[in-house]
Amino acid sequence: MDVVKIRGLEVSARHGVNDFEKVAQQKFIFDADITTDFYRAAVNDDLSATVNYSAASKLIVRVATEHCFNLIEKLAYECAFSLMETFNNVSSVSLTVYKPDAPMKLTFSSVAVTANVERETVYLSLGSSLGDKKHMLDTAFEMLSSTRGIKVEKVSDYIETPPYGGVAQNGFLNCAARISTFLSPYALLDELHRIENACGRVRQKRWDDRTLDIDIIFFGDKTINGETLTIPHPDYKNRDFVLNP
Ligand code: PH2
Ligand code: MG
Ligand code: MG
Repeated sequence: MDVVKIRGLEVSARHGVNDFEKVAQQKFIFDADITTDFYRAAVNDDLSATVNYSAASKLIVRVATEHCFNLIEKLAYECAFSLMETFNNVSSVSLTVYKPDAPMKLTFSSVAVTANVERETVYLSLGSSLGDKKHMLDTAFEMLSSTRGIKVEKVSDYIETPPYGGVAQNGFLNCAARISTFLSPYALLDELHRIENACGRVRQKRWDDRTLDIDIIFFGDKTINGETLTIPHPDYKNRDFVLNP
């Protein structure tokens, strides 16, 4: 991939946990690595086919001056997210915020944080076996679409399936969806849990009937073996209600 780089962008702004930092401006310096494919821009010598570094720099300045955050971590993520939202031809952003005059009575050249954000294609499996099942799936897509960092790209038909696994008793309505997201796997998992909970999900017995279940099947080509998240989904190959849609 190609990279558009911004180095040493200086902004006077008000970020910090101390009260005086929220009043008096201090210097923040930004570096950004913006990954995009600019081959066509190069071949055609065409600005519209790449990321305009001037527009990207102005966006960073706007985010930095229009807000007053406690943490440079928050500032870095807000800048990275805004770049991802504004430039849909960007596949990843690595954004560093330096705070050279941070209020420490020590000798140092700077403190800094780096936010790394990348866009991935994710496949979800959704299911409902309690309540108004179609309404649950429709609501799930409305909530996914209005979640920052998630774009619903394609949704399969909703299919009726028999309960699988020997615990659930009711028939399911299932579907699959392809989304694009710049959330991390665990950040996406948190959002899916929030949506399940908003749809009345009660967690009792594993595999039991549920108002709404949203599982991550694939997350780009990542492999994750965590305590709360396994990717690819460990049982997807055995599930017609995942494979068919
Ligand atoms: N989900 C389960 C258990 N069994 N059966 C069907 N047909 N559809 C599901 O979505 C489903 C299931 C646990 O997630
Ligand atoms: Mg499931
Ligand atoms: Mg689940």
